[in-house]
Amino acid sequence: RMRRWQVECRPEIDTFTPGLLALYESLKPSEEHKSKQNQLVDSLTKSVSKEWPDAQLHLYGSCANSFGTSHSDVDVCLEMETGTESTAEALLKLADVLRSDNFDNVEAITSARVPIVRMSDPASGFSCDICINNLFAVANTKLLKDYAQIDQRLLQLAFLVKHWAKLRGVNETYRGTLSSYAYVLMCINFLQLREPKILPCLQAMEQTFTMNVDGTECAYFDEVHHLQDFGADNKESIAELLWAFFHYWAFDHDYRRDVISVRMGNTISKQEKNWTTRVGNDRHLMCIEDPFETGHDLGRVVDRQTLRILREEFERAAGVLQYNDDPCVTLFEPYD
Ligand code: 3AT
Ligand code: MG
Repeated sequence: RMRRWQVECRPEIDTFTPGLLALYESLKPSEEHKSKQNQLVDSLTKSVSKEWPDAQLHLYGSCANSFGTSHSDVDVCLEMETGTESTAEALLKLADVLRSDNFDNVEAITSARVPIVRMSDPASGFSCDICINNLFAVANTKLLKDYAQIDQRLLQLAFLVKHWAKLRGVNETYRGTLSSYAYVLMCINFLQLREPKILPCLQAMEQTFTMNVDGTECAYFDEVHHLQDFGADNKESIAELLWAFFHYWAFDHDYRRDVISVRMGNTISKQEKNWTTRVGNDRHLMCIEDPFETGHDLGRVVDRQTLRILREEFERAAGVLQYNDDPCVTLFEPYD
C-alpha cells in the first residue's frame, strides 16, 4: 500500500470553505427552536415534579452539548432517588404520568443499555428521550460543550460530519454504524492530533471540575475561557480539515492496532486496553474509547460488513473533496 499520509490535498481546497461554512450556518438551530425546547423542558418539569418533587432535570446530548442541529431530538436525564424501586419501574411510572399529561407516543424502552422513556411533545413536535440517573451522559455532555468553546473549527467540522453521516446512512447504531456522539469524539481526537494542535487534552490538564459518577471520577480542566487562543498557530481551513478527517479515517488510521482516545489526546493500542479479542458482542474492529467510561468502546457496534461500508464512505468523502467539481453538493448526496 502506498504511503497515503504523504498525499496532500488539492491546492484550491480553500475555495470550498465559504460553501461549507454557509452549510454549517444553515444547520445551526434557530432561536425559535431553542425557545420551543425550553418550553418543552418547562412542561416536562411540571409533570415530573408532581410525582417526584425532588427530581432534577438535566439536558444532555446535542440539545445541551452545542452540537445540536434543528433536526436533533431533546435528551433529558432525571436525577432522583428511586428508593426501593428499580430504574425500570420508575420509568414505567414516568410513562404513565406523561401519558396522563397528554404527551404523545409515550413508550418505555427498558431493555436498552441505557433504559429510556421516549415520547413526543405535541406543542413543539419534538421527540424526547428521558433517562434516569445516567449521570455519565451529563458529564460527557459538559465535556463536549467545553471542547466546543475552545476553537470554532470543532463545531464546524462536527456539524458537517454529522450531517454527512446522516445523509449517507452511517449514523445508525442499530444497523452497525456510529452514533452522533462517536462522530463528535472522532472530531475532537482528530483536532487534538493536528500539527500544530487545534485542541488540547482537557483530561490531561489541571482538574478544575470533578463529578463522581457511580464511583468513577470524571475530572478535567474546564476553565476553557483561558484557552481561547489555543489553536491560533494552526491556520488550516475547514475545507482542508474536513478532507484530512476523511483521509485519516479512510487511509491513515490503523484499525488493527489503535484505539482513539480523547482522554489521552492521542491514539493508544488495543493491546493496552485488552481490546484484542472479541468478548460477547463487542468486536472492537473500530475502537473509540469513551472519555469517562473507559471500558466502553463506542465502536463496538461495528462488524466486518459495516466497517467495510464505513471505510468506503470515508474514502468516497475524501475522494469527492479531492477531485469533485462541486464537492459541497456531491459530498452530501443522500445514499439510497
Ligand atoms: P443528535 O443530534 O441527536 O444526532 P446527540 O449528540 O444527541 O446527537 P445521541 O442522541 O446519539 O447524540 O446521544 C445523546 C447523548 O447520549 C450523547 C451522549 O451524551 C450520550 N451518549 C450517546 N451514546 C452514548 C454512549 N454509547 N455512551 C455514553 N454516552 C452516550
Ligand atoms: Mg440526541
